[in-house]
Amino acid sequence: MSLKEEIRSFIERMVLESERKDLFRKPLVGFSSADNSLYTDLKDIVSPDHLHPKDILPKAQTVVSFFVPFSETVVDSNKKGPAVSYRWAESYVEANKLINQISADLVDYLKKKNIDAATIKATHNFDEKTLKSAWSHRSGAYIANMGKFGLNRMIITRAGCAGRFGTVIISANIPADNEESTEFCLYHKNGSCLKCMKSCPQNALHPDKEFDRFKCYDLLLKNADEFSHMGLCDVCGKCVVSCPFALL
Ligand code: B12
Repeated sequence: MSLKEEIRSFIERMVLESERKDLFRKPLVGFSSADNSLYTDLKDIVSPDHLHPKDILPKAQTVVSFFVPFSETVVDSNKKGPAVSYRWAESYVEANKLINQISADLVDYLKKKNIDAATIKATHNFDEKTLKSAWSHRSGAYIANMGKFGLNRMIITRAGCAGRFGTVIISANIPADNEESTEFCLYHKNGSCLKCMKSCPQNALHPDKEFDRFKCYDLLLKNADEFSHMGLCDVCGKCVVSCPFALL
């Protein structure tokens, strides 16, 4: 088995055999070269503080991105009205835990093969003032051709956009996935749909304006109060579940 296949099946196994496998579906795994020039461009696109893979792991050669899609039950549970479903909140907490666990276990697994690896937390690694992170998981996923950005700002993959991403940066060279991903977003295709924009309780999404992350975050923090018994649970996801390509 090639290292690429080994890593893919390692991640698939961890999701499909996880304690809360009822919340998830089969993950997607993508590979990009740490030398892809888009990683340098992210300093202009996201912020000057955005890290290059080599800032995180000096010997970085490959960036492994993975997507853990939510189950149909999770997605359907959050479709009604502006209130966030218990299931959505629960899947947020469980997905973050699982992604952090997969990343840590993969780093250990690769170390035993003399491959250096480093990882980044699933979330809560952003600057509270700018609401930007020094590592954008979805930009890594985009560079690995796992999907394209929808109007809802989610990466829409071939498994949909309802789910969460993780990243592990490694010192081994694995051929990148160069096949261009499909454009699913109907707004980007032909100007139609706009379901994500209409479903946003904060009017934070607009086709011609930058996403208003501060308006969005205000609501996420209100919702977090409701689910405080689960830990920090800043969620909403209406722009995700309203997308015709939430599940694929
Ligand atoms: C800060 C943050 C937020 C902020 C700001 C979000 C924002 N859109 O900027 C707040 C708190 C508001 C928020 C809200 C939500 N978040 Co949030 N958040 C993050 C976090 C920690 C960092 C993202 C960041 O730095 N944003 C700054 C912007 C500039 O970067 P970016 O959004 O990642 O990528 C943009 C650019 O790269 C840009 N871009 C433009 N041109 C180009 C060209 C190229 C070549 C490239 C590569 C990129 C690119 O497009 C992207 C989208 O606008 C990430 C985890 C992580 N570390 O990546 C999760 C993350 C983005 N959040 C996520 C989710 C799911 C949510 C919510 C749905 C809440 C929920 N869980 O219920 C909402 C959705 C809001 C939305 N529509 O974007 C997921 C997205 C998963 C997906 N399927 O895509 C992430 C990736 C967490 C994870 N581990 O999966 N979030």
